[in-house]
Amino acid sequence: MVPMITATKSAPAYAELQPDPAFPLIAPAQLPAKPAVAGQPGLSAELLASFHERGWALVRGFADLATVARLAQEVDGLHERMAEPGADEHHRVGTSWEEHEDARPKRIRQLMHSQRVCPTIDAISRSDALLSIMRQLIGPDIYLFHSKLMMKAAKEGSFTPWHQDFQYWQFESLQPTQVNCMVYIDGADEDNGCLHMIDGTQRGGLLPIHRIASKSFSIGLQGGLEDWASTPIPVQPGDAIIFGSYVIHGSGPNTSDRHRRANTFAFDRPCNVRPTKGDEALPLEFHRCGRTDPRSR
Ligand SMILES: O=C(O)CCC(=O)C(=O)O
Repeated sequence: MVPMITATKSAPAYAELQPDPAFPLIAPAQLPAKPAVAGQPGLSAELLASFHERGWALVRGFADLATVARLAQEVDGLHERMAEPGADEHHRVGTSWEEHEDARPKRIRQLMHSQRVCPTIDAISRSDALLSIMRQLIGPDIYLFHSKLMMKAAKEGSFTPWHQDFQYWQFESLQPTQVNCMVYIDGADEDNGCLHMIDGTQRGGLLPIHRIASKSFSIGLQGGLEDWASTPIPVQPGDAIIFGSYVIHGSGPNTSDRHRRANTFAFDRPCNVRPTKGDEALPLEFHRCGRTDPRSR
């Protein structure tokens, strides 16, 4: 059973906010999703119920320990490799760094397009284990919306403010249809920055943005992690958390001497790209299963 923190000091500030009427109150879903039978890939009836009721589902042992060991090996030395001049352009990734002003070595906070530097991350993004879950929650046609490594280095990893992912994604996507799968390389607890969810907030629509002074998480909601009642989700290596793009979530800093490395995969249906510059679509390299967007190249 996952514990819930009920530390609310006052009515949560997000509860006073009016959702944006331009977006649905609840993300459009492929309902009813068919539960996976025992031993087959996909979410069981119990996990599907958790996803729809709480906004998230915890899949224990999603990746086996051999896969976790390969992931750990592939990200070993990544801070140093990505700090080389021109590394981002060479690998076609986007690296954001922990923001400290002293002479400590640079530490990656977030690395976007991680499937391009880690073959095992790319393989997981194409795996039946993951795509079966996404087919249940998104439908038969699936694109990889993005894949990012969240490195939360020992003693250095900073906190992630309360936010809804669609607060970021509304500018590039038409509908809040994305679903995330966060796969853990290391175990996570309160000391090294496990994820916290505010259960049920996936039913409250898209909330107005509060600007935050940070290069990697500049959009979110008011309030510190301790300010609102939430559910911390401690995990073991190989566990995965599935969640949609509306549920409010965040995580604390890593104050421990243990890393808390995890990869977040986000998937979406085709034709959800906001046409800002004409005929845009996610490139074909991101297609994973089902029909492609006819505009994809
Ligand atoms: O790394 C974390 O704990 C937070 C990740 C997150 O909130 C996100 O990817 O949207």
